[in-house]
Amino acid sequence: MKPQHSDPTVQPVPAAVTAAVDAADVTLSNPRWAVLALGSNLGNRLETLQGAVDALEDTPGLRVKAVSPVYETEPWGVDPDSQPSYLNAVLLVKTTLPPASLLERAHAVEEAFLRVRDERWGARTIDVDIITYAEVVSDDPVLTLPHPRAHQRAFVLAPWHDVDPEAQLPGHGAVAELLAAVGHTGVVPRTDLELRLPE
Ligand code: A4P
Ligand code: MG
Repeated sequence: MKPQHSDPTVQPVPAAVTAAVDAADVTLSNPRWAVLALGSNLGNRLETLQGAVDALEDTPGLRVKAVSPVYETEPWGVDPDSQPSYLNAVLLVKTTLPPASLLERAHAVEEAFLRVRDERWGARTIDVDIITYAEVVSDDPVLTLPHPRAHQRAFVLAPWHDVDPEAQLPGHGAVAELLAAVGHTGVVPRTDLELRLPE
């Protein structure tokens, strides 16, 4: 519990807010694996993706363990001619941050790259999505785990399969099989581009 203020001019923090902040402060004693997906279709896309990788690695309680190849991908969920194409990649991380804190950090990284949220699935400098967090399954709209659309998206499955061919998407099965089912249409490896794993 937070100490209560006796000064009547200070508004008490609502209990629900205190609980959320306290939960976000917790760190876990055993690191968990998480899979993060990065996407960018505005500005210098590769530089932005690398900046996000570096910022994530700079996070206390988070280590980037693997960085996937980079893919050039057709915008998904919108008219493909209405937006520039994306660069997408996937990171495997180990973290002592609980899921809510990891999402908070993902949003902070998005904000650092001046992402503007105006329309759903709109063009963006950077999107950082949590694809899986250990085996956690949750339908909470604030953080749905696994990511509710990951199993349909070659731009997530293809780079994820590259860095972890045995990966499983909780509730959906083997990533290799999901990828075989969705196919590689609109998803092209950019072997001329590379993201560095921070030292
Ligand atoms: N949220 C819930 N679960 C999660 C999760 N697992 N990871 C909430 C991250 N966020 C999660 O996200 C909206 C809300 O989802 C957040 O407030 C968060 O609490 P957002 O990033 O603000 O908005 P968005 O990304 O436009 O919406 P959405 O529905 O998350 O879109 P997606 O699914 O991220 O898709 N095409 C290609 N080729 N490559 C892409 O990377 N990305 C998108 C965005 C669409 N088309 C794309 C790509
Ligand atoms: Mg998103």
